[in-house]
Amino acid sequence: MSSTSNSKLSFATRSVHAGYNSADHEGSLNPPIYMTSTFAFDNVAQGAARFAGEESGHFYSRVSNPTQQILETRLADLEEGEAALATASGMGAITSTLWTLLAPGDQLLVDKTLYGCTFSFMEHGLKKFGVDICYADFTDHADIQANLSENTRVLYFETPVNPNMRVMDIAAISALTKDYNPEIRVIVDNTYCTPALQRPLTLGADLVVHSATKYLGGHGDLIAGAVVGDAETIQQIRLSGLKDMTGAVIAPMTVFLILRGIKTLQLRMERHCQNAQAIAEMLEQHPTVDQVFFPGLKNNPGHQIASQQMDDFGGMIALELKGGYEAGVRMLNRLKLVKLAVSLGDAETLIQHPASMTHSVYTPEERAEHGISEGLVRISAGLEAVGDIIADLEQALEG
Ligand code: 3LM
Repeated sequence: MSSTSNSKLSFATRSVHAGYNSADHEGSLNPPIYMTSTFAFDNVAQGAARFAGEESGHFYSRVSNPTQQILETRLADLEEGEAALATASGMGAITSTLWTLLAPGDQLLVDKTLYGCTFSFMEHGLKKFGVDICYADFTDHADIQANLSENTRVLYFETPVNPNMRVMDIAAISALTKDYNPEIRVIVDNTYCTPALQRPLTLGADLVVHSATKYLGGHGDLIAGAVVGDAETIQQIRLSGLKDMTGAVIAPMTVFLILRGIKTLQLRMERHCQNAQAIAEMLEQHPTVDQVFFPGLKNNPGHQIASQQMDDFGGMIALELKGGYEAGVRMLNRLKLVKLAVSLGDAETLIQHPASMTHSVYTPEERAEHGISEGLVRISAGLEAVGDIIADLEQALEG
């Protein structure tokens, strides 16, 4: 089998094979882990040519590494982009990308709700260096249009949103942005879906960012990230954002673990989705639950768009209990099987309280303004037998 992408092969097959050909590596079924910081040159001219970008080939692992390259080829293939860059964390991908694309005076237009540290990077990082951060409600396209300006360089959003599960129409938002100004880059954080469920580049987005810590790795044993898009921009992010600004370089051993995780991505996503659907349906019927936010529920405002742009509804759920924050604390403290932990996309079902954990970098006033309620509880449906997860949730809700 060729190591390059073959569009006739299905997603599951490409998840196992894309970017790697065992024949190039002594027949080794799994990729070698190149534990090296530097690469020896044949002569001075070769070293100079590699630094100048005149000759392909590795020269230092802060820039590229052969093991990393396999992962990057696989991710680009699965997201249907030209190229990818793997990084040390999701925040490493987001910061390397935005530092590369933005300059003082530029406007960054973002949805009003973001993962806590992404919000914090924008508010306390980019803003300090003169980038104008503008928030809009991306479910309201008129609000986006009203905020686009001649200084807008980047549109950035998550869908479904961490933590409140709002769903954005990637194709419509990309189209209206390009109509306004084709130069504006549209960036989607695809962490919640992975390319197994949603491929934003095929819907008109320019770049996709990931926390590979989550479903891509899939086993809660690493921190990593990635950005996928056109080859020229990815090279800029590699040589500027990553090499000179953040240094958020992924370790070869971590790359190996992600490649292993991706082999089962589609299988795992199917189970995460099935479990989340069943959990959401149970919660929706439960007398102690006020609201359930899950796009797989027919009455969810994002259901229609999610049905169109996602292959399934994902493994993440948010809910509000009738008893508010206090009832949430009681429930979380009573769980036995479900783990009280941040992060998501692991084999273990995880539950957490965004206002005091993942989104605690927002002040209470900012949370109110940005649509994150104090009583919200978030569940990442794991891979356990769903009956066991539901039984644990029920005993905790009924306590
Ligand atoms: C979390 N999220 O529990 P890393 N983009 C999205 C994310 O959810 C995350 C990142 C980027 C969580 C982490 S909170 C302390 C734990 C949509 C991470 C950042 O740098 O790989 O953690 O990715 O929601």
